[in-house]
Amino acid sequence: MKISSVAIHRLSVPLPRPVRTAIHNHAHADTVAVELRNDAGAVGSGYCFAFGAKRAVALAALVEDLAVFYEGKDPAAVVAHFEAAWRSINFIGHSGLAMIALSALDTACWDLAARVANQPLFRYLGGARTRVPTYASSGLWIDYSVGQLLAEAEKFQAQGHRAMKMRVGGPDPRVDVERARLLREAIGPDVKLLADVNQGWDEPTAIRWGRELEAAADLYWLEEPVPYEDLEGCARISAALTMRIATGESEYGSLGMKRHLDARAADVLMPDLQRMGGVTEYRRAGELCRAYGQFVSSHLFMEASCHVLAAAPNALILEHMDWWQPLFSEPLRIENGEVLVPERPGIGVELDPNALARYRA
Ligand code: SMN
Ligand code: MG
Repeated sequence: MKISSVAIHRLSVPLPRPVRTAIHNHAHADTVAVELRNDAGAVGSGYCFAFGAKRAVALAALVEDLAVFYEGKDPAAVVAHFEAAWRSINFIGHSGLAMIALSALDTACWDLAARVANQPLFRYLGGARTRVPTYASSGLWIDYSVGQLLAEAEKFQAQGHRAMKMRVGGPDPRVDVERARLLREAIGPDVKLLADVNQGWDEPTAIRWGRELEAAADLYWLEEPVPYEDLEGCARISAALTMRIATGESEYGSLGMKRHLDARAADVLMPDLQRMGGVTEYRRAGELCRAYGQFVSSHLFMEASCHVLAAAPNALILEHMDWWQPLFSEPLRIENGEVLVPERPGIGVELDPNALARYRA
C-alpha cells in the first residue's frame, strides 16, 4: 500500500485570544497542514506552524521539498522515511524550519500507518492506556487582569480540567507572585497550578522568586525559568527549588533532549512535537527520559502527542492547547482532568475540508 499523494495546505488559524507571554504576542498561528493519502483512499495528517505568514511560506516550501521521501512509499516504513529525510537535511541543519517541516510529514505518516493497520496510534506504538492527565494551557496569559484570570480558571474547571498553566515572567516578579496567590486561592488546593516563565528570568531572579512562588501558590511546576539554552543555570535552579522544573519545548530533536538530560537541567522535559521532527523523534525523546529516570510531557500538538504519551510509561501530563481544534473533525474529550485518547484508527481525528477552506492563507 503506497502513499499516492501529498496535499499541503497553508492556513492562517486565528487564536481565540492573542498569545501573550514574556516573549510572545501573536494573534494567528500560521500553519501548514499535510495530508498523506494512500491508494486505498486512507488519509494521515500532520501540521506544523510558525508565527509569521512569510515564515509559514518557507515552511510549506520545505514540506514540499521533503515530500519526496514519502510519495510513492509504503507508510509502514515510517522510521526509514524519517532517516532518509534526516540525512538529506544534514547540510541545512537538524533544527529550525527543516525539522519543523519534517515533523508534519513524519506525524502524518505515523497517522496513516496506524490507519492502514486499523489501530489507534497509541496501540500501534504498543500502548494500552486510553486516558492521559492533562492541563489547560490555552489562556491565563500574562496580559490578563486578575478578573480575567479567575474567570478563565473557572471556565477551565467547568470544561473538566483539574490542572492549568498561567504565565509569569513579567517586569515585576512581585506582581507574578500576587497573581499566582490569588489564582491559587480561587481554585483551591486540589487543582494543579503550573507557571510558565517563558525564559523571562535570569538565574538569581528564578531562585529568589521561584521560592516566593512555591510558598505563595504551591506550583505543580515552574517552566522555562531562564533562556532555554542555559542548561547549567536551569540545573542549578532545579536543585535550589523544591517544586518541579520543566523545560525542553524550545530544543530540537531527541539528541537535544539528551543534552538536557545529561545536564540534569530539569525534572520534567516537554518535547515539542514539531521541534522533535515528529512522532519518530518525540517517542525517542520520551524513551531517553525514561532511561534517565525522568518524566516526559508535551508541548502544543495535543492531537498526536496524547497518543505518544498514552504509550509512554513515564508520561506525566499532556499540554491541552486547543488552537488547532477547529481544523479537526471533533474535539478531544476531557473527563475529570484527563484527555480521553481517541480509540479510532490513527490519531482518531481528521482534518475538516470546510475548515481547510475557511482558514486558507
Ligand atoms: C507557548 C509557547 C509557544 C506558543 C504558545 C505557548 C508556551 C507553552 O511556552 O508552553 O504553552
Ligand atoms: Mg512554555
